[in-house]
Amino acid sequence: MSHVQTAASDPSLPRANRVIAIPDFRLEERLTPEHVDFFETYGFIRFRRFATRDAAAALYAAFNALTADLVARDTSVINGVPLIKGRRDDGTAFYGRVPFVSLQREEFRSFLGDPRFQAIIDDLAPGSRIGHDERDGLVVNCFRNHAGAKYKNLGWHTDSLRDLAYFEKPRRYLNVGFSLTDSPTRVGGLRLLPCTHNQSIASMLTTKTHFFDMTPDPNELAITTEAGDLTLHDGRLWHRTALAQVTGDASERCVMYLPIMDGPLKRKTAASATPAYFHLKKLLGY
Ligand SMILES: O=C(O)CCC(=O)C(=O)O
Ligand SMILES: [Fe+2]
Repeated sequence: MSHVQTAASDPSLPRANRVIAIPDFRLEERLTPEHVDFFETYGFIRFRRFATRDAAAALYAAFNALTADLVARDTSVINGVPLIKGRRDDGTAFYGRVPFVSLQREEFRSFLGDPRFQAIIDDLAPGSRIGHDERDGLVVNCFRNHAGAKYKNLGWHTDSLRDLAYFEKPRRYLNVGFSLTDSPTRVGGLRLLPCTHNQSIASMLTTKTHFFDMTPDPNELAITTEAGDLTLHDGRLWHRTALAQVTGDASERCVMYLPIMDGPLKRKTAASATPAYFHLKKLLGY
């Protein structure tokens, strides 16, 4: 395998990162056959500088303006989906997870109009659509590590299981993440088990205990990113969000996830009820 080569010897990285070098792919207009092969083999891919740092910073600023509005209005639910609120050390409120962001801020809606998002869908999930008002819509996660933060990390899970939570058959489900801020290992971040996307529904349900298990896996790979990078992972792949090694503002990591949908269109509105799945999450403390 040409991708297995000596990788960076950063001691803070998991062992697998010292063996597997994650290529710095670039996405021009379409995915190349090499991109597709990499994604299909490992279940993920990272594209460097999908957008400029300035473009990522502008979106991050728009997100902060949105959260300031949401805090001022004391918003706790959007279209039936609960928001996760926390407090910084200085007492100010922030949100760890905001759904339907592209419905609330034009900057995000137009960013999702980049034709390369449609190219990703055409190449890896043909027939799917960007569901601005479906499920949770465009979600921005802001993981932070301090006493007042509720959304600090996530246990091992597969995103496809969410389909079961919504009483639908688990789909292949493409997860598209865009980094609004830098994500070196010190802020925790995405850890995944490469190649686990080729598993049965049974093993998806039983291999690890969804969301409860936070322990590092000896075979996990850390996906570090910089603001502007894009990562794709298969929804059946086992992954988690690691806790930051630092605390306070320095631990902040903001990443947005696109709603790539197929199947019947189920639009959410202000009248939508909270899905049972979120009550379960609440039990888990998120
Ligand atoms: O931290 C990340 O990038 C992944 C978050 C995640 O897995 C999720 O929200 O389902
Ligand atoms: Fe996930």
